[in-house]
Amino acid sequence: MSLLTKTYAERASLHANPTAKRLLELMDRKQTNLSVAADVTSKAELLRIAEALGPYICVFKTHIDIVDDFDQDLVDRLVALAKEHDFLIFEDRKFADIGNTVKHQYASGVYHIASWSDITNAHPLPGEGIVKGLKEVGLPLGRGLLLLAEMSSAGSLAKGSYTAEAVRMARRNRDFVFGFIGQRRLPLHGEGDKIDEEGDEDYVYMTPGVGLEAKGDSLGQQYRTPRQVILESGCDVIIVGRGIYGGGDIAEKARTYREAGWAAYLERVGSKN
Ligand code: 5BU
Repeated sequence: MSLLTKTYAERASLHANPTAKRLLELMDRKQTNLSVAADVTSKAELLRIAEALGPYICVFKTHIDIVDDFDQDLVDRLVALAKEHDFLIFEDRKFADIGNTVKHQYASGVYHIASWSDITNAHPLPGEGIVKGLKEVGLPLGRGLLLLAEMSSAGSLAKGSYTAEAVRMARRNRDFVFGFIGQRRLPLHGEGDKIDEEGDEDYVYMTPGVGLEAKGDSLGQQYRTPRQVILESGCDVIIVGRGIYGGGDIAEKARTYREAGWAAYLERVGSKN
């Protein structure tokens, strides 16, 4: 059976990474493939969004370095909300340095990201050392990594052979890399790759650049609908920011995105849930 028509629950058992398993299981349990991107600059606002939207989301995505009044209490409270409402935390850090440096950026500094963020992500740009460095810190804690295979913004350089190399890098590090940030489900085999391991090799695709109303912003962001992302492009998690917190009743907006994302998923798997 194609991975595309397997349910999230069926795919959970295909992953060795504990964060991947938890994510797929909780998406199935909560019936949501919605992640909210809370790009706000105050602690109170970030917590308000997590509290209000917790019941509707599978993943709460942060940019923790934009919070003016960051403190340890913020992450303690976020982790408590994640437990209470059953969601994972994803610090969208986009690491991009050599292995030795990212190791410290992940474990130490002001934010101690590895201590509270279930998921983080990295650019494959520096080569495989970046994955190895992050893995040294994250794997013993049961964390998972997404590689940035593509971006949603206009003119992105992450395409073609760069994207294909990202897939190869992930395949060599499946214990830690459980998926991609990308705009579509990617072919596992580039030209010249061996094709003897296809089978049930599964990756989770998390996709930003999702909006039901706007087509983009003035700084190059490009939006597609939940249906385009989940059904037509075969991705798994829709990441929505300003489409939800950009005005109006945020819980109402989150429910709308959640329903749209879930309907597209049910259509894809043939309504087995
Ligand atoms: P928006 O408000 O829905 O446009 O926010 C999108 C979020 O996803 C924001 O936090 C970005 O940093 C993030 N993002 C993205 O928009 N496009 C990408 O390719 C990647 C991340 Br990777």
